[in-house]
Amino acid sequence: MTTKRFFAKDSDLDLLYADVAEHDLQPLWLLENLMPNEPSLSGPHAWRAKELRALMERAGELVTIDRGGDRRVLGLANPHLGDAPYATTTLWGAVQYLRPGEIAPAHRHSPGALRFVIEGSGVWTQVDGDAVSMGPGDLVLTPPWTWHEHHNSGESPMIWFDGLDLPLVRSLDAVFFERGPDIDVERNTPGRSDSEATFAAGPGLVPVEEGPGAARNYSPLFAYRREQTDAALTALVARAGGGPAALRFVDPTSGKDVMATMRCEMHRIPAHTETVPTRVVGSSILVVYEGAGTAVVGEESFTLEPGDILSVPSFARWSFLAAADTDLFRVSDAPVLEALGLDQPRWGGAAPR
Ligand code: 1HN
Repeated sequence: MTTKRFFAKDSDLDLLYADVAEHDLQPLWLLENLMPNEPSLSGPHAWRAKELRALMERAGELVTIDRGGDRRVLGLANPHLGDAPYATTTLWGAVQYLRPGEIAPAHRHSPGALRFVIEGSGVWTQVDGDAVSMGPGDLVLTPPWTWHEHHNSGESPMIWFDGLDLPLVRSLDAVFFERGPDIDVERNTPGRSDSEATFAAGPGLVPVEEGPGAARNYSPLFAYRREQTDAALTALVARAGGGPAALRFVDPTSGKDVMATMRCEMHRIPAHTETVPTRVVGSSILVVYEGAGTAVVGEESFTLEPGDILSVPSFARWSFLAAADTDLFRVSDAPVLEALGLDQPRWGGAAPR
């Protein structure tokens, strides 16, 4: 790799630029957009459920799950980000497809991952030895460096959304990856996971010996079930007089975000209501679980249906106008921005959150 060379009409200046490049230097006075006035590296983009499903079905016919790739996954590649396979500057988003009887083999990595199930059942994920079932509307975590493998013990293929902090962790050059042992025996669909038996025994209740201060910085509860999310949102919408309400998924032992790098939320927007437009430093991905409506991101509008996925770039104002009762899953990089003090409302007037 050679350093970019700049050119000038003046021959002395041009020679300077040649020598500057020769010595692996670049003149700041010629670098454009090194410090934009405000976040502007990306733009919003939508991926449609209908197309995602059709392409995954074709991939299911043509592509086996082999060691190496380990997963049948189509990464959401935001065209605003050049050819990087990233949904936002910090977040990987994807859809994953597993056919009946298939096993996506065990591995672990330093980037954290989460799954949000749009539809289907029969798949379960083994997280550090704990079998965690996956059903529609469930959020399932595979935090950094936990072993995970996916099994489809059901009768039909299943698609789900994957969110990872991979672009962020890669930019920090902190990616580690390790393959696990091959598993060729199909195991049975699990009952309740040990993680849920321990950390979801009752609302706000955790075992005495499992308090905060544990050596981990992620939630030890690996599954957040649709039934609870739905009931909680129903209660909050009633409390809000029928207006929109939103929940954050948290570590039950600390109240912190589920992972140090990712915040997960579920937004319920009742039919014919609209969310208050918000703008934060940091990016997010929205997944429509059910309903229909229009998301406005900056100057653009996107009409969305269940299973559609929308990336919202840093500092873009977004709101959602619901045509039908809508539930939106949201994953963002907010914990990182907050930990680094980059979520400052005084910078360009970002709303504090
Ligand atoms: C990964 O491990 C999974 O375990 C899904 O299901 C998507 C994308 C990039 C890197 C690792 C999975 C991934 C991934």
